[in-house]
Amino acid sequence: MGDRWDIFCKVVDNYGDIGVAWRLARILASEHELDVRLWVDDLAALARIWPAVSDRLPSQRVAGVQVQLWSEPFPRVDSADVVIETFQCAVPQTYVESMAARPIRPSWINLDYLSAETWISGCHGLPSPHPLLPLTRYFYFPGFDPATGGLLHERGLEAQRATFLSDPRTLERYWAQYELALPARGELRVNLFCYPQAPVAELFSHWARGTTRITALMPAGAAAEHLRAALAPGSAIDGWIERGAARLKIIPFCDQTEFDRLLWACHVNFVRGEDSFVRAQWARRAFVWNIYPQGENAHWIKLHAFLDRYTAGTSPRLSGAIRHIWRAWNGLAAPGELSAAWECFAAERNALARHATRWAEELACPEDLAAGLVKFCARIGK
Ligand code: TRH
Repeated sequence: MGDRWDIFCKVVDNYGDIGVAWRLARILASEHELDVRLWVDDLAALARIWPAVSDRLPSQRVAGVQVQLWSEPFPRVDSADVVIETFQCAVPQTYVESMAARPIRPSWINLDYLSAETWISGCHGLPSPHPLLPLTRYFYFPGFDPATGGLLHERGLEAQRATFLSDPRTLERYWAQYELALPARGELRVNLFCYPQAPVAELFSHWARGTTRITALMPAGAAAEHLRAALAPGSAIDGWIERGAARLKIIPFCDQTEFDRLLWACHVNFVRGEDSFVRAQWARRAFVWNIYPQGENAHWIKLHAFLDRYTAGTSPRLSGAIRHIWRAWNGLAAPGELSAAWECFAAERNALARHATRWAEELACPEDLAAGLVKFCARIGK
């Protein structure tokens, strides 16, 4: 297997597709010293999560990765030694032909979406021969058990997190960017990254009526706009929304590295989709997942598959606290149940944090998804 890798990414919506592709590209380039080219059809989406990328340059080198705009018609280029198609995005036909014309065929991978469902381990690594050309594509599934492709995880991530959290001056500077001091005793800092369907206004109103001081930071986007329209129409985008015991600020998107710091710094993280969901697990904090909604509520199966793994072996009390709020947050509970769900969750905060640490320790293995992929491609490329 050679050192040239091409990763293809089509942005379906939001930032998860490019979020995963970009993280993988960066890890392959920095930790495995590979020559990585990332083809993406929406540079603006990448620039949102990595502002060093320009949405005007069709070809640029950033963070050790060659970023290329995937435009149509696709240019005639030599195919790489390894070709990663993310989320079945369909590599351009002319490129596939160039793969078939190589004397040594490239290793061709479809990197699929993450799911905790048990069938994933049976399909991970399966070959799919091309119907016409002498090429085989392999399915690569991220997942939560050793029979899957695992999860993306940078080397040294825990050490970075520990260093960040152990230095009060760093933390002071961190919070100061949002005009905040270090959290007061008893105060909860919450990150609210979710889809517009999540009942944020209901939760915020509940916090407002409570006695715990809650400070929420909400990344800008459709959900934040809905909330502002509901609670404080016409207010300044970067102002605080304050009600009773709760206050909330809409914050600009930051880059992926800085987003990790937000997850580490907050006591509770509301996350969504795929990549922020995984990062919340590495952050070792209590978290609530807003799963990406799919037709016919297919996502509820995925939600429960993860809940089954995540709560396995926990006490009925802890498991109940997690399940209750996750279900309410994803539209699976009766109206009005969210307040009670939050109270149970908040009451278990310390146990949840301990559980989150145990979970992250169990999940982290010496070989992350990128390292496993490098080995897998070397094997199939022989
Ligand atoms: O943005 P998402 O909802 O993305 C997706 C896509 O919708 C995709 O089509 C869908 O299939 C998938 O979810 C399941 O959520 P996600 O996956 O968490 O991606 C967000 C990315 O944005 C992640 O890489 C973290 C990054 N991010 C930043 O870098 N800075 C920020 O300030 C924020 C809020 C996020």
